[in-house]
Amino acid sequence: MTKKALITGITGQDGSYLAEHLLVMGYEVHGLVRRVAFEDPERRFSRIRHVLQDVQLRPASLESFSSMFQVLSREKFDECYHLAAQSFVAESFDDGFSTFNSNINGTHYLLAALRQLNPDCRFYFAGSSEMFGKVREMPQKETTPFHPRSPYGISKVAGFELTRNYREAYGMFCCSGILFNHEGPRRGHEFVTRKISLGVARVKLGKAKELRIGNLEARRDWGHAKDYVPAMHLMLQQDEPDDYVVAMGETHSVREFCEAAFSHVGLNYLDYVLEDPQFYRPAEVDLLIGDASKAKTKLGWEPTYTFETLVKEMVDSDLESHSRGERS
Ligand code: F7E
Repeated sequence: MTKKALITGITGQDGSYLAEHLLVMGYEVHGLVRRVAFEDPERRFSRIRHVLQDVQLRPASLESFSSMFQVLSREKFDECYHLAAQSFVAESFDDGFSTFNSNINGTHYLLAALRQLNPDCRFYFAGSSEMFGKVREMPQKETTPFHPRSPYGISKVAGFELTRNYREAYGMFCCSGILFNHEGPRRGHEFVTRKISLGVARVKLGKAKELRIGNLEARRDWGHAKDYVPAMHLMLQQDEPDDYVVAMGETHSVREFCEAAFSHVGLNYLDYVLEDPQFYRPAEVDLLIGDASKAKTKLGWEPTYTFETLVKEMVDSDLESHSRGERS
């Protein structure tokens, strides 16, 4: 029997990799997409252009319970991957209200609609290492207490707790992945890794002379998004619903990312990178490092990329598309 999956956020980095992964496994893949995206398909569907023929897109908005209810009342799904969110931490400081609306209410609407219409559907919530924030232990694991440092982090804690509550109160198969930063050539330009790989490409090709970055000392546990989406799928194939940390178990500073990215094209980052306070955050998450032992033992999950191969792939991809004059 062909399994049917619904992905919210299918046009994003993780949604696009997950759609590919599920299609390869023979799933029928459906995606929830904001109506405005259909009006600008060239740009909004750029990450899923190559699979557009194979997926079915449905218009719905995280801000509207009735739009989600309508989609779910027409079709039954075996699995639902809830990836859609306002995911830029810095933006959440500028507009915490809309971040809460999308990330908390949106998750609640989806869970409530599933409970009424499709309670057997297995549900994945995209939790985040930002929930650990001002970290209470090293490395961070499933039992580490949360201390979020931004409206985004707070919204993810609320989504995580909603997911757990639907599991405990209604017996639904609801899981959260606590994913640490995951990157790749499809990453949005506002996130630091992509900003750096694009900056390196521009400098190398003589299109820019400098790269302005905020806090160079922040440390993150960076993996590749392509490695992380199979973990989401594995969580929903277990006998019991549970929550899992997905991480590399290695931490690097933003400075180290700059150093590795510039040196990959034979340049010294110190000649181009300028620290600019306009990119500092009102409250920072200084250091993240995850312990993915549970995912490795119970799910059999293993990453294939390293920090070095991740940086190289991102820089090479931006160099290639910028040499061709494309702006991906
Ligand atoms: O920042 C520092 C910044 O925006 C990483 C999201 O996917 O991962 C992501 O959240 C670090 C921070 O990602 C710049 O202050 C320095 O310490 O790439 P980012 P994030 O905030 O860690 C988690 C797991 C999520 O769930 C989120 O959705 O880099 N940083 N200079 C900078 N950051 C940005 N964006 N731009 C700078 O110029």
